[in-house]
Amino acid sequence: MTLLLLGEFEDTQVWISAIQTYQPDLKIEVYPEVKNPAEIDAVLVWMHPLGVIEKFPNLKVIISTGAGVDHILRDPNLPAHIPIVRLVDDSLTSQMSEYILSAILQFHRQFTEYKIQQNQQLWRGLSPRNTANCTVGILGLGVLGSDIAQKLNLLGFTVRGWSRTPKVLEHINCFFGEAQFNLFLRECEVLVCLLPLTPETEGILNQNTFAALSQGAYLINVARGKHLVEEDLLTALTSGQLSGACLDVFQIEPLPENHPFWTHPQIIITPHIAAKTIPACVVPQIIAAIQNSQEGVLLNNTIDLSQGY
Ligand code: NDP
Ligand code: OXD
Repeated sequence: MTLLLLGEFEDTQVWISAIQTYQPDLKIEVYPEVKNPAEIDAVLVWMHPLGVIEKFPNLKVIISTGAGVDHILRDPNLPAHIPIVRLVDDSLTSQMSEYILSAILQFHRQFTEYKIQQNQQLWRGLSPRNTANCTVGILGLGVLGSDIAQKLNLLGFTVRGWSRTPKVLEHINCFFGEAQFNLFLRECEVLVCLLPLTPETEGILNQNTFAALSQGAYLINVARGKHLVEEDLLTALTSGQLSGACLDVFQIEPLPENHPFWTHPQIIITPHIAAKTIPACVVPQIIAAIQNSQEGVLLNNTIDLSQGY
């Protein structure tokens, strides 16, 4: 069996060692060094060059190196019959929840205001916020959204979530579908985006959404840059409708040098690191997907192409 690493990898050698430690007899090639396209059984991809995947006639599975698959589905020439598998992993889930918790707590405990006061050598306590009165809304109640929802609930926040289909999660007020979107947004003081990027969710973080939140709400976008209408965020920060934002993902990555977000005092920026795949943690599920695809066994964590996630 031959696996091809295809697209952008921070360090292909780390991937190769992790895979070979677990499955020494698996042949690994790294694009564009492909000996014989007919021998490629599986591709492991992140932001691959468009049109390449269809060139492997015996491909049996496409595996994302991350949780999202929009980077694969952007290819208009994908062979429709090949299953696409994404990663679901505890290390990704806990990193994501830690990131969101850090962002919420720095907002909730007014660290930005205290930093400004520190710069002025000002010793002054601000009025504390009551945790139980702070409503956090999570867009997306999938693997990642449901984990952070439950962790926030344990800390005493009031948590609500929104998904495409109905959900039941203990202590979480669950909303679903377009019809309940505005009801969900109302009263949210923090809005966290954990939706997959699909035609339905692109641009969902826009002026209408911000206007429906509590005045001075805080935005956390850890999903995809295209969820956010960037101009609308700047306007909402200027008007005070939003008081700040923590952004890990952007329309263009890396964020361009002159982008206004870089220097905006109310925006915190991180370089798409909210949850980074640790190769050694995810290799077992990658190998299982390759083996099962060879044997025609049902694969875990496959994408429903009709939904786009
Ligand atoms: P899941 O597929 O497990 O969950 C997606 C959730 O979004 C589901 O609850 C789904 O609803 C909901 N959803 C999808 N479409 C709609 C819609 N049109 N309306 C309302 N709800 C919708 O994904 P994960 O939780 O694993 O990951 C979410 C995203 O996080 C990834 O797609 C990726 O883009 C991003 N991500 C970012 C990382 C980073 O480092 N910044 C790292 C990892 C992931 P339902 O439950 O009804 O199907
Ligand atoms: C992912 C990501 O989708 O890193 O896993 O963004």
